[in-house]
Amino acid sequence: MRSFGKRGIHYFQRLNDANIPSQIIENGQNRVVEASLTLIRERAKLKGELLRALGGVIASTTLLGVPLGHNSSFLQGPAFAPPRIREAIWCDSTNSTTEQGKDLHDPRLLTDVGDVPIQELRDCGINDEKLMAIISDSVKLVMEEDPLRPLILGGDHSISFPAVRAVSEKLGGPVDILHLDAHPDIYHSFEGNKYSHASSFARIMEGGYARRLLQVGLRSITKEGREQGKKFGVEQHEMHTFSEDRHQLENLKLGQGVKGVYISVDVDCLDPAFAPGVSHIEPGGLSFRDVLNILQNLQGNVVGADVVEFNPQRDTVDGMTGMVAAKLVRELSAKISK
Ligand SMILES: [Mn+2]
Repeated sequence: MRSFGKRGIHYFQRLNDANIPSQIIENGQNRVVEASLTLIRERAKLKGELLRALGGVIASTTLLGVPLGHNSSFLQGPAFAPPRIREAIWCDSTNSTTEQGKDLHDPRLLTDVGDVPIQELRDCGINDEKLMAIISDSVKLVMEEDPLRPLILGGDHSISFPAVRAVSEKLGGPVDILHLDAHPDIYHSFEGNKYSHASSFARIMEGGYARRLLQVGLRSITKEGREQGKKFGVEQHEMHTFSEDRHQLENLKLGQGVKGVYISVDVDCLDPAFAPGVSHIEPGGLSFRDVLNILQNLQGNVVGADVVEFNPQRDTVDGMTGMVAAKLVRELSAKISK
């Protein structure tokens, strides 16, 4: 699996070694990037026009898939998650209403602009810095079309950095972030990769894209994770004190005085009993109802969200974690849309 993510890059390194003029490659890459953004731009435009014609919509959740897994330090399966999550959202085993009675088939609640073609871009030798910029641009294209709001389907957790950067830049200031995860993902860099899925929140805090960062569900945190947390003023809620913190976390009020709230849900915030299909099995986590209580009771204007780190290659044969990720998306959509 490791070679899968790096294949395109290696191919282009060989071309560089063969003295192919870099301008030829760069021009071609730019055309592929433009083509990739065009489909997202036009789909977002169409959905925006549709919703504005319907009228009366303040915010409408729009799915944007980012099938990227190569910044994971372990397994790359999250690259295959977005289509599995969509399949589970619309699966006939359950009806199309959210817990509080909103209908997912109503375009005012949920639309979709498809995936950023990550593997195709990497196949053309696009490096990570450019890839992160393309993800940010894609998120901004969604936000360009009022009343669309992005809900990003990961992908490993590295995608939260370009997503939050885009939301903050587009809105013109920092947001508050609610981050549910077993891990703080705040290493300065991990195995030499500053875009690692274990470093996304270091990049976010350095960039000044968040005023408050609340991390909930933590139970695999090193000395560096705690030190980095302190350095950036992160509010780290660890699982061993969850019973004391529960009341506070189930009654959060965020985003006042900033541009709104961004919610990042790593599926491994859940105990593996609820969600075994993740790369990093970490016992002692939140129950699904704990997570829903936190999300459903949260007061704040949610301007963007992501659901990341679902790994279909580790899921049960009946796709249990896919359904869990899908329900997170369904309930987040109900939270965002209004
Ligand atoms: Mn995690």
